[in-house]
Amino acid sequence: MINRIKISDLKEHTGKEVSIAGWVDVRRDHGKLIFIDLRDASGKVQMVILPNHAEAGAVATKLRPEWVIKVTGLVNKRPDKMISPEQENGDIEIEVTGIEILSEAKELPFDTGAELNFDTYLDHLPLTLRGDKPRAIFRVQAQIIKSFRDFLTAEGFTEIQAPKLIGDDAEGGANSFNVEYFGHTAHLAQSPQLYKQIMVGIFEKVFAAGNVYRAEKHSTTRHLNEYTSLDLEMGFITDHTDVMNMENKLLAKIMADLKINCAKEFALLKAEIPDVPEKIPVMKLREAQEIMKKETGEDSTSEPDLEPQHERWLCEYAKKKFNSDFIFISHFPISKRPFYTYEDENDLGYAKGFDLLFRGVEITTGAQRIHSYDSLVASMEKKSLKPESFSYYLQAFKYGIPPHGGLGLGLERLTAKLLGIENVKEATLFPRDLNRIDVLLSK
Ligand code: AMO
Repeated sequence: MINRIKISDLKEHTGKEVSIAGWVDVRRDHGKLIFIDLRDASGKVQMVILPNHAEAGAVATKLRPEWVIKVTGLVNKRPDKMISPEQENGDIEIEVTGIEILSEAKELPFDTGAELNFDTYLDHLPLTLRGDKPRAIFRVQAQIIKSFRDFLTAEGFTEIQAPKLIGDDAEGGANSFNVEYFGHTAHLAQSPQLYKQIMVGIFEKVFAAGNVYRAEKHSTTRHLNEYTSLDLEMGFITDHTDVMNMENKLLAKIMADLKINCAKEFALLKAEIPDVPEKIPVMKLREAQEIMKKETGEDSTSEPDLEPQHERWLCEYAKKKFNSDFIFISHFPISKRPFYTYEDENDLGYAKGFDLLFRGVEITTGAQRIHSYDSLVASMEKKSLKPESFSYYLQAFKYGIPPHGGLGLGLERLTAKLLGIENVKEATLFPRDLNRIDVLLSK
């Protein structure tokens, strides 16, 4: 490895000579002085090349944005009148003694820091992701996944890797991508649903964080064709409320970790980390629809699901009424839920399941699952699915599985809503949509 220290650690070395390495952010020539802002993954620092370091000065005049260099220099405290408290490392400056060029960069297609239209941003992700804002977004996202793993591992869950190439799909064939598979048709998984349920038979409590695929022809700010699903599945539950309570605790842990580890990123993105209530409010779909009818006059009581504007309204309501950024909506009609969903014996026709809404959008679906083999087969038949197509999965039920339930949480939607990002694609490193896999498909 190249011997260097991180830019974020520079202050500890004030008064000493160090080596650092990174990308040229900007170069400013001020007569005989050359200033360069250097950036590495940990931060930025201002460097100055004084006229008495002629060799370094000669190299510095060649440097352009995004050139990769290694620098030796002295970490100096800035004179009082040069300190910029609002700037990162605003109280120090590197007095450069030597520069080594590690990699050159061609001329950039636009100025760094320029406001770009979203398509231009997407066309140049290998470059645009280097900006402060995307870096902050994806640091937060990495922390969310880490907290998800840490929390569930501590709760006794085991992480599993679910296959992405599958035979028949649990979430309904219409939205699945077909893949040519040695003369057969396979599908890209829309969720790890069947496998996480099977694995309850082995580990009792499991989780998975992986990519899933939806061939939805939607072009909205909330839909992706490939997204990251944070899934959990737990055995020996009493009902779906055990799953909701687990999600409540999970979200509290994620937010607590973000407060500790990502305060800088939230400040940069001007976003606020929500408080997670001790108990996230919950209401049945029918109650929610009645409230909306009473308060807004819009009658959606005969609809089996929530429209985006209902989700937004209910979130505003939850904020006003319960001071909560989150609200669970439970008991959707069983006829509209997937075949594996458990019907509430005390509220026939409705599912022991829920959606979680956060800042105007659904981020989770979860439920208790049918665990009796015969009921599961009957449920498939009712939905015109062929139990033979699921015989592999059905073994788990044939040979005994405890009452269980789980949920799927959309990582990008959670990230976007947490950070006040309009379009979920901006919370996806390399988004796939109707028109784009990295480059526009029409090109
Ligand atoms: P569902 O299909 O509701 O449930 O998906 C769960 C969560 O995944 C996210 N999500 C999406 N995010 C971006 N783009 C999409 N096209 C997209 N579709 C869904 C949402 C959603 O709440 N197997 C069940 C989960 C379970 O019951 O365990 C399932 O996949 O945040």
